[in-house]
Amino acid sequence: INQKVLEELLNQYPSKVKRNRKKHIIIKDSALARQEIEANTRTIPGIITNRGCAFAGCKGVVLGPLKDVIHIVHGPIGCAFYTWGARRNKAKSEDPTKNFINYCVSTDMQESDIVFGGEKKLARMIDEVMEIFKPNAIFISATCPVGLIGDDLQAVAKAAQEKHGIPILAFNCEGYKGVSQSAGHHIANNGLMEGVIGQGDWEEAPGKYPINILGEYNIGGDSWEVERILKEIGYTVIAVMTGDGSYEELKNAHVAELNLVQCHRSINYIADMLETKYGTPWLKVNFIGVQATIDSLRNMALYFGDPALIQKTEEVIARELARVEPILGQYKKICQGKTAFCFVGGSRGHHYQGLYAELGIETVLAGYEFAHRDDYEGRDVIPEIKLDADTKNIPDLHVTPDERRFRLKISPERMEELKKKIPLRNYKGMNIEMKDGSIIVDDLNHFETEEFIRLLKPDIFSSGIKDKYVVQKMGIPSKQLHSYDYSGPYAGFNGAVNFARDIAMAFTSPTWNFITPPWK
Ligand code: HCA
Repeated sequence: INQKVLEELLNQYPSKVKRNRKKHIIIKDSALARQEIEANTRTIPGIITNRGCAFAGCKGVVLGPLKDVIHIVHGPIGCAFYTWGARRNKAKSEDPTKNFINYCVSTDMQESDIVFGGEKKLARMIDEVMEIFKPNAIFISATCPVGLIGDDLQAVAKAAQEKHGIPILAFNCEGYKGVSQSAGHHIANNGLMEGVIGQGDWEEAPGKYPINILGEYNIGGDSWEVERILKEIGYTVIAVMTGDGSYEELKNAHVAELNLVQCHRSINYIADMLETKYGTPWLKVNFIGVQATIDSLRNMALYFGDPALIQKTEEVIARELARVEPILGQYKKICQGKTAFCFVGGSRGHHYQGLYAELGIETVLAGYEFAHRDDYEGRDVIPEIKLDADTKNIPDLHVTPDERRFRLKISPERMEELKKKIPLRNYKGMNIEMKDGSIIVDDLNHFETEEFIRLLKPDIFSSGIKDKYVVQKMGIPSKQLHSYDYSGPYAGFNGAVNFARDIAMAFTSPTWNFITPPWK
């Protein structure tokens, strides 16, 4: 597609809408000094977007995976149902009485609660939860209506905490709080930082090379595969935020020597705050795809700089490669030469492109549902991003160095030296890795999905539940990369094999012979 074709596509919009959407779409051209993309702004009413709400981002994405917590959804049952296991974030526990991942707990607000207020009902619900489950903590997430009627969640939580003696945190993540689920991630990050991380009494890590894995939600078991590799190399995983995670682990996350950031968008706030408060740097990693996994492992080893760790890393890489490369080679024969759309959340739209390329599949269009400009253009643009009213709506938590626990984990000189070699405290964004001529779309909508499919005829479409079936009915295999449909893990070495198998299966399924795409 060239600029002229893109212009024709946009001309189908009313002029005001065209002016808006034009800023969210670019054709990658590395000859230009820079290409700015608009992101994290309101979707135009009436446009069919794939975005979720602040509640989905807070309860559904970041908090929900914490397994030893009871998550109360204060609101209508539909909101609770929507975030009940739909993301397929898995969890297992040594103590089965402390794994509540399969439960859906909600105040199920009715019209009378909206009229007379829902605080009493919420307080009763907390009592009931304590009686039945005895969780390590209770988190309450707000939905749109409770914000509109003005229920004071914080007051109910405070009173209940005094009554029951366990941490009870309330999150004001009313769905309308932001332009997408991204606002909810930020709210969840603030709450975890204020009310959970650092509450534990550990002063030291219980093993060598202690790390936290941030922005890894164990969808389809991803985190288990990543932890398998890391533990074998010799790392001590203190906490995963938040896949298969727990309140109990999270409260001691301050003892880690390094924080890994997998999903930059949803967790970079905590990564930054942990550095300010405890002096722990963060490293951008990507465990999707064989090469990305290898690069991440090597960068981690370089950070710790221990020759024995570097050697063990190489041993594990060599062994895993020898095992998975022949299998991937078989699938590559089926996938080679195909093209993909990769439109996912705030990092998978980028991460999966490498794995597709390893299978010989070119990503011709990519984008993010809820990212900010830095996820596209890299963190260097952060100072330029104008704070609009929607962004200011979410308070930035002001943290300061912890008087007792702050310790620089590496010297400023070593930090500078390492930053030249590895993405410490840095993310360069998705755009830099995309080929010239490929299309980058922020907040891809239904109309544009149909138009770009007509123009580019991709062999596979990857995105989420809201658009999957529309696209499949057009005769194009569609792979959910939020929830992985019914599969996974897709991370790490074993995950790459699973993904290759599933994608090859999608191409070879005879189902497609029975569907006629609209343009035929
Ligand atoms: C949401 C949840 C979501 C998107 C799910 C999807 C997620 O906010 O709606 O479109 O498949 O990551 O699970 O963001």
